[in-house]
Amino acid sequence: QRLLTVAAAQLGPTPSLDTPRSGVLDRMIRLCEDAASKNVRLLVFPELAFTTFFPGFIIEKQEDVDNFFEAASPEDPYAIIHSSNGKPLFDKAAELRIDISIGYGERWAGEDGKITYYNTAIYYSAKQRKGIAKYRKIHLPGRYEPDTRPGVTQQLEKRYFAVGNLGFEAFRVPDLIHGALKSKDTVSGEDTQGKGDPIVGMLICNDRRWAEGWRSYGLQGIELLLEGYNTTAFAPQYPGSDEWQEHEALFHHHLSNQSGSYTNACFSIHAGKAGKEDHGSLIAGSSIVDPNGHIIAESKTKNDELVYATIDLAECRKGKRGSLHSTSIDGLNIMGGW
Ligand code: CDT
Repeated sequence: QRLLTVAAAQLGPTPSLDTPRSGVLDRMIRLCEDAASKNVRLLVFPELAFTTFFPGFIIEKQEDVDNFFEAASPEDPYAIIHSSNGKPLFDKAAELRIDISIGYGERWAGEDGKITYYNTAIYYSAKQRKGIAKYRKIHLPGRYEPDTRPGVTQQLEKRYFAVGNLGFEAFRVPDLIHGALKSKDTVSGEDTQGKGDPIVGMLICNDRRWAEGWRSYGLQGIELLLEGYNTTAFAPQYPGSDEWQEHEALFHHHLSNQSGSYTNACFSIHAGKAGKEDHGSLIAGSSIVDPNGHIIAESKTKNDELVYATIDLAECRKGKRGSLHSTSIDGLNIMGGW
């Protein structure tokens, strides 16, 4: 057994562009405290967790857009951890010994001075008190120019972000497993390099709908996929009643997650921002999925809510070693085999 208690930190709505950051931080810290009381070691927050879903708004001036981004640079790639907007949360996570995966807008100042804006997620190790992995969203939905039809729900991620440039890089997380059976009890049963430390990857929202992210991670032996999202529940420009649209949006959310987890034999944790913000309504459905594709925990509300489960990473082995998930090229079995 390789047991680990994990959770999705669903956030209720952060209604407007001027909702104070301090209130959102307080809510996130309360979720950390709730998680600590449940013995959670890894907590996943939504995409763009610190603010409203600002790509749903038309923001004219770049200086106003910049308010929704955190600075980062080659000298300080995880600057959010000690910025005034982020520090209280990361300090709390370190104090409670909870690792965090969280999404935010990243304003990257490259070595050549060029500024690029990304929709980013980082993995923060509480033990190491630092960021140990970063992912930048690759599939940016929506439009560059606003939809000019009256009353529509906007989706302007192509306007505000560049396509992520870090690929799908899986990483190991040390010191996470409870009382681990480590060196032998690994994914393949043969890999001793990582001493059984979990193999993790991150996706952001729309990425989860496309096979290549999941599969790139799957071929690296991923055991845990972490994903935060802001998914429109319904919009006036789309056909069907609000109720029907929301039902479909939730269905496709779960379909993607359950399929991705099953076909790559990994657990996945999905944390959403839910409920009504000023640009439109967002689905809930924060959940944890097992390597057989079953949802083992799911949110019940559209508010701040902790969705948690104790999982056994050893359950990933069956699918990774069995013929069901093996990829065969001219008889070469990439994933292991019988
Ligand atoms: N944030 C984000 O990527 N949202 C998209 C909306 C698409 S509308 C169904 C998503 O894939 O959830």
